[in-house]
This record gives sequence, structure tokens and C-alpha cells, in this order.
Amino acid sequence: MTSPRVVELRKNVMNRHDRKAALLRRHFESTQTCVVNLVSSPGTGKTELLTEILSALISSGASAAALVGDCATDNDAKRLEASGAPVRQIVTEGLCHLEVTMIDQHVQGWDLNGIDFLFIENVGNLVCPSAFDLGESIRVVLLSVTEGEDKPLKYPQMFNSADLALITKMDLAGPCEFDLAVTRTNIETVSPGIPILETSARNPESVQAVVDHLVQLRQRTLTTESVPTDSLSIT
Ligand SMILES: Nc1nc2c(ncn2[C@@H]2O[C@H](COP(=O)(O)OP(=O)(O)OP(=O)(O)O)[C@@H](O)[C@H]2O)c(=O)[nH]1
Ligand SMILES: [Mg+2]
Repeated sequence: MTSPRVVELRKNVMNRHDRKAALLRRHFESTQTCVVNLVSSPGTGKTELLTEILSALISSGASAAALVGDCATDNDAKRLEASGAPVRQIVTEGLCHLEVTMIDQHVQGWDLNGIDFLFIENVGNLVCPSAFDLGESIRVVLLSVTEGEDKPLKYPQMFNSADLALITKMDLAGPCEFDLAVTRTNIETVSPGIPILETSARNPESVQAVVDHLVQLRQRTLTTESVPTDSLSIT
């Protein structure tokens, strides 16, 4: 008779996370900060692409910052800082995903009113991050040409919880004998209607296409009504 109690406890913890994430999302809306959560398996190219996206946004006059989660090291924060954006590393000490409390803690001291885009590079993992709402406005899933076309079918939650899918490292598609049509069909199967963009961190036009798409999504997600920040309490 112990298993129903375990399930009940997990449900309560998740409810607490979701409530906190909803509050944090309202806070980000009140500062007009578009929060983008990047999820993928390890090594898909999140850091390399995000560095290019941050540079392109900053060159266009937008303001952008990034949080990056890893089990250990601040390697990725150091790489992202090359873009000129403010960056903070979240070291999870083995935890396989980021949680909303970590986001809340790591944005402390930043004036969010001056940040148009806050990117969150999640821990590389194609399972756990899909279950954790970080208060983001947009979730982006990345899949590289080296990972195999079947990943969307094997990890459907990661794809059907996302708002945008990026197929990365397209410069390697030929040598990897990557089947783009099959991959697109597989993504469509688990997440009908999701926009899909093909990218390479080494192709500035493909980076710009992602930036343009994110700018459009930001316009759509921003609420017209501003929420007074002093009415929000994140505990
Ligand atoms: N050819 C090619 N290589 C890429 C591209 N993007 C990333 N890489 C390489 O792929 C490797 C992994 O890239 P990262 O950006 O570290 O991947 P990541 O998803 O941030 O990895 P984790 O943070 O460990 O999950 C590195 O050696 C990159 O140089 C790309 O568009 N084309
Ligand atoms: Mg990375």
C-alpha cells in the first residue's frame, strides 16, 4: 500500500513547482522579458547555436542574457560570454534538469526590465527537462543530424511540449546520411503543426532565421497588460 502515497507525494511536489513557475512567468511578463528554454540531448549544439543567437540579437540592438545548466563545470557559461551577453552558470551537481527555483535564484540582481530575451540552456537530457516548467514563454527543442531520425518517436514528450523545433548541425547532414524528410515527418507525428527550422551554427543565415522567428514569437507572447511586480511573491 506504499506506492499510492509515493505517487501522491510526487503529484504535490510537481503542483508546487508548477505554481511557482506560473508566478515566475507572470513576473517575466511584467518586465516584458521573453524567456526561452532550450532543451535537447547532450551535445546537440545548444551552446554553440545560442552563442551565435545572442551575438545576432545584441548586434541588432536587442538585449539578451542567458542562464546555462550543467551537472558540473562552468565551461558553457565561459563559451556563451563570448557573445557579450550577461551569463550565469547553474551547476546542478548531478541533477539531470533545471528547476524553477534555480531560475528564480539565478536571476536575482539582474534588472529584468532591461532584458528582452532571457535564454535558459537546460541540462542536456532528452527525458527529464520536459516535465519541468521553468516559467518560460517559449520552449525550443533541438535535434542534431548526428542523433538519428527516430528520436522524436522515442522521446515524444520532449517534442510535443515544445513550441519550436530546430534541426541542428545541418552542415554535417551529407556525411551523416541524414534523412531530413523522415525526421520532419517524425517530429510532425508527435507534435503536429510545430514550426521546424534547419540550422547550423556555422551558417549565419540559418541563425538569423531562428532570431527572426524568436522575435516574432516574443511579439505574440508578450501580454499587453502589465502586471504590477509588487503583487507577485515567489516563495
Ligand atoms: N559541424 C557542426 N558542429 C557543431 C555545430 N554546433 C555545435 N557543434 C559541435 O558539437 C559539439 C557540441 O556542441 P555544444 O554546443 O557544446 O552542444 P550542447 O548541446 O551545448 O552540449 P551540452 O551542453 O553538453 O548538452 C561541439 O564540438 C561543437 O563545436 C554545428 O552547427 N555544426
Ligand atoms: Mg551546452
